[in-house]
This record gives sequence, C-alpha cells and structure tokens, in this order.
Amino acid sequence: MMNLPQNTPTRPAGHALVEALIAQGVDTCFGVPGESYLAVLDGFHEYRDRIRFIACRQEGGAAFMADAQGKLTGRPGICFVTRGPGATNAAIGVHTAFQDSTPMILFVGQVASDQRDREAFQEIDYRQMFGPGTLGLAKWVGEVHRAERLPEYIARAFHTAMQGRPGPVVLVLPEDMLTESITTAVLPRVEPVRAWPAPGGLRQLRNLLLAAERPFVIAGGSGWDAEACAALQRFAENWQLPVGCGFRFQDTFDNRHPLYAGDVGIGINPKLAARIVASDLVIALGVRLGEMTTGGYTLLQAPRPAQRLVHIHSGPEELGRVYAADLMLQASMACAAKALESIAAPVNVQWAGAAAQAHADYQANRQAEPVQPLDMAEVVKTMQRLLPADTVYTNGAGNYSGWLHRFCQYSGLQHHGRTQLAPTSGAMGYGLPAAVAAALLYPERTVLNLAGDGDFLMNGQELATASGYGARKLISVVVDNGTYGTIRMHQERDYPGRVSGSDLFNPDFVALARAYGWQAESVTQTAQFEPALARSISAGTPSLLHLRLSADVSTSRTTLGAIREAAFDRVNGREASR
Ligand SMILES: Cc1ncc(C[n+]2csc(CCOP(=O)(O)OP(=O)(O)O)c2C)c(N)n1
Repeated sequence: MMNLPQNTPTRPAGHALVEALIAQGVDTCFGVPGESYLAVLDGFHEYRDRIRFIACRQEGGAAFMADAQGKLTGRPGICFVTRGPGATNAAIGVHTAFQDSTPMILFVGQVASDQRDREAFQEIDYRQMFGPGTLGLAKWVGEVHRAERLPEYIARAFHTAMQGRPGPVVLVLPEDMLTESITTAVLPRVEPVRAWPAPGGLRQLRNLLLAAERPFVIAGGSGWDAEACAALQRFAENWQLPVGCGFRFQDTFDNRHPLYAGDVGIGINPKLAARIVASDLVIALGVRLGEMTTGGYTLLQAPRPAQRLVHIHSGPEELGRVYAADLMLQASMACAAKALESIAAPVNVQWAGAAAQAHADYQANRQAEPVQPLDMAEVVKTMQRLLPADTVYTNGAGNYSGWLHRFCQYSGLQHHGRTQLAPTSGAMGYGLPAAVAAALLYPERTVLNLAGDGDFLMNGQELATASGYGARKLISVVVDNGTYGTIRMHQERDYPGRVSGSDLFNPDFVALARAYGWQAESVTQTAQFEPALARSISAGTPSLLHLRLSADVSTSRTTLGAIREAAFDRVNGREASR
C-alpha cells in the first residue's frame, strides 16, 4: 500500500490526475494533445521524470497503443484525447478494447461546465456516445464534475477496467474542473478483485470429465497471467486434454506443447474444426464463444450445442448470453486454472491418444504446398527461426494475418508474457501502433508487425511516433498484394469477376518508410527474405520489409483464381439447373 500524504498540497486537478496515474503504477501514456486538457499536459510536465506522454499522430493510433499496453501489462492502457474530433478518432480503440476485453482508460477533454449542452465547440455527450446505450463500446463512462472527487473516479476507472470481464472505461474531464485547485490526496494502487470458481462447480466439472470420451478445451480471453497459464498447462497435463486457443489468444497455451491442438479462429484447421464438432465435452475457458471462436456458431450449435459445454468466464453477463451450457462458472482467469489444476484426475484417461493425434494434426497443418516466388509460410517460419523467442508479434485485420495464425508458434504467457497482439475485433490498422507501443514499453524486446498493404496505411502515420520516441527493435513486414484482399476474396465468392472498390493504389513503401527515418527494403522472392530480415534485426532503427505479392495469393489455402472459378461453376450450375 502506498503511504498517503497527510497534508496534500494544493495543486490543479490536472496535476492531481497525473499523480493518481503514477500512484497506479503508470509510467507511459499515449495520446494526442488538445486544448481541452492543457492542465493535464502541464501535470505531465510537472512529473516528467516519472511518467511520459507519448504524442501520437492520430487518436486511432494512440487508442490502439493503449489497447496494446493493456494487453501487454494486464493493467489499463492509458490514452488521452481531446473532445469531439479526438474522441471520435479514438472510438476504434475503445471498440477494440471492448471486444478484446482489454483493460483500458480513455481520458477525454470536455467543454467547460458553464458551456455544457449548448453544442459548444466540439461538444459531445460521451455518455451517449460510448455509454451502455451503445452496447459494445465502453464498459463505463464517467464525467467528473467535482474536482475534489477526481481521485475517486480514477480509482473506480482502474477497478472497472480490470474487474469482471476487463474492458475500456471513458473518463470525461471538463476543462474548468481540471484547472481547479484541490487538496484531495490520490488513492493507492488498485488491484482487481478476483473471483474463484465455486467448489461445487469444480465437483460437477470433474463428473463431466469422468463421463466424457472426447473432451476438448478452448482457452483464451483476457485476464490471464503467467501463473494462470502455467496452471492451465498442468490441468491439461493431469487430464491429458487437447487444448485449442481462442481466436487471437494463441499465446494462452504453449503452441509447442504436445497437448496443443491449434487455434480456434478464422481459417481454422479443418481437422481441428471436425475434432471440436465431434467432441462430447467442450470446456470453454475464458473465451467469449463469439462468432470467430465458434466458426460462426457452427462448431458449437447456438444456443444449445450438441456437445456438453462448460463455460468458465470472468464476466457473468457472458455466461448464458448465447449458449445454454451444462455448467457455467464465473471466475477470473488468474484464478480459474489454478482451481482446475486442483481437480483430482484418474491415473489413466480413455482419450489420452486423442490429444497426441490432435497435436499431430496441428503439426501437419503447419506444412503447406510451396508457393512461388514468395512463400508466406516460409516467411513466417524464417521470422521465428531468426527472431528471439520473446518476440512480440502484432497484426491487424486482413487475409495476410492468416499466415501468422497458421504458422507462427506462440509461447504461453508463463514463458515470455504476451507475444501476440492482435484485434479480435478485426480492426484494420491495429498492428502497427500496437507494435510501436510494445517497442516503446519493452525496448529490450524485438517486435514484429505483419501488416497488409491496406491495413498498414490505416495507421502508417505512427511510423513517426516510432522513430521520434527512439524505438529500435521494431520490424514491420508489409504484405503488398495491391488489393483489400479479404474483401476481394468475398467479392469473388459472391460476385465472381466483378471487382469493385477493392483495388489499392499504393505508395512506394520503401521510400515512405525511409522518409520517416526507418530502414527499408523490398523483397520479391523467398530466398531474399532471410538476409533482409537479418539486416533489419541488426539495423538499430525501426525497419520495414516490403513484400510484393501477386493479388492472386489470397490465403494460405487458396488463390483468388480458384475462388473465382468455383464461384462461376456454382453460378453456372445454378443457371443450368433452372
Ligand atoms: C477499420 C476497418 N475497416 C474495414 C474493415 C473491413 N476489412 C476487413 S479485411 C479488409 C481488407 C484488408 O486488406 P489488406 O490489409 O490489404 O490485407 P489482405 O486482406 O489483402 O491480406 C477490409 C477492408 C475492417 N476490418 N476494419
């Protein structure tokens, strides 16, 4: 517990806010400045030896950086933006933090209290904009009307962001409130209150396991820590359970472990999908069981799956939201797996061989037909061969991310903390700012961002933040196929041959990166990638590798041409049968 000062000197609320962040252990904040919160910026100046404000180039980038900070540290990532235009730009990060269950706090400057409700300059009602009425944005929106209560609001924001299902909180700061002088002391560091699963529920889970023949665990979601991931591994080992990781939570279970069965997300290994469908007990541990982790609600039929279902989640509102599970347990992920590993397992389980087979299927899925002239599977495997084991991999949205999902082997959190930063919200533009945040927060670690050409330019301006703040071990690999490839893929499936709105007109990515002080080069053939990556690793500055790919290379499994042909065959077949 921090000792509270007995006689807190008078200071502006804007300074007290920065003091409160320091008391919460925050040493880095992301944001774009605005005249609406000058008193807070002055607080950052006052405490500049203890906390830094990273000035980003667009609030969308800043909010994604805060989300990445939340994912990496397990405590709220912090973002500051100005009113109206700043807040609207930042909304994408709030949505991502909500869908990804990332603890995050967005501080928004607000018009002065005596101007409220006049639609004053850049005024928005943030409770309406982000609030519970718009389900899927902030977990809570608070507006601070009394400066002396600011410490109370900040402590609540930290609790709310971390407790239950973690998520984003928006705190609104009227300009005049921030300049008021207060003597209120800041509150001590907040630790989240955690929930353990009920003992009776654990007994029921044991009975379900003993009655099962083909159980399967899907682990993921937010709130895991190193100890919890280690406990999950022991639980799986005790019961010889095959474990899959939920969509974009691939670092929950060590991918090299013999019980690992693969990722349960977009582009799932068909054999893994079949295994889950054929299982008779699914233990969903920490995952929301959303569309991406259930194969569009088909791996588990909604709302009543064919398999028996145990759903363990930190947020009670997620339990029973879609699925009528046989057993639902509310528990924080930091506690759940520790409780599960205490469940006594029999000496032998009848499905032991199944876990080995599931891992063999996962390994087989990492083999792919060679592709000429630039083989993305080889690119990802080369990255993993050359980069340190604790490298953080980031991506945004787009088909290109499928190569990471399928071929990158993430380690469990017990080894290197989080090594995957990727938006379950499917937000394009996430990967580059997330990588910049990781590189600035953990300068000793290497960070690799894989980006599509569409995805990359959604937040390309943050190249300046990386070089400006001295990121070094940061590599961005841009997969340039000249198209919004994912959308083109859907078009070819549904409207074959009718390309509309999905072509891209790209800049010279190498020249662009160099203009920002990055090292950069192009790669057109597989053999060029390894030496280029080696040069990036020893660059001492951020670097960009521009991979030029044919638009026809659509996913790790198929080409645009094949998709189009199949679609034409379908259409023609339909017409012929009329
Ligand atoms: C912010 C945002 N806008 C639009 C989309 C819809 N979308 C999903 S993937 C995609 C195309 C991605 O293109 P690119 O980054 O070039 O990757 P590719 O699919 O070609 O590999 C689009 C437009 C989205 N997911 N997020």
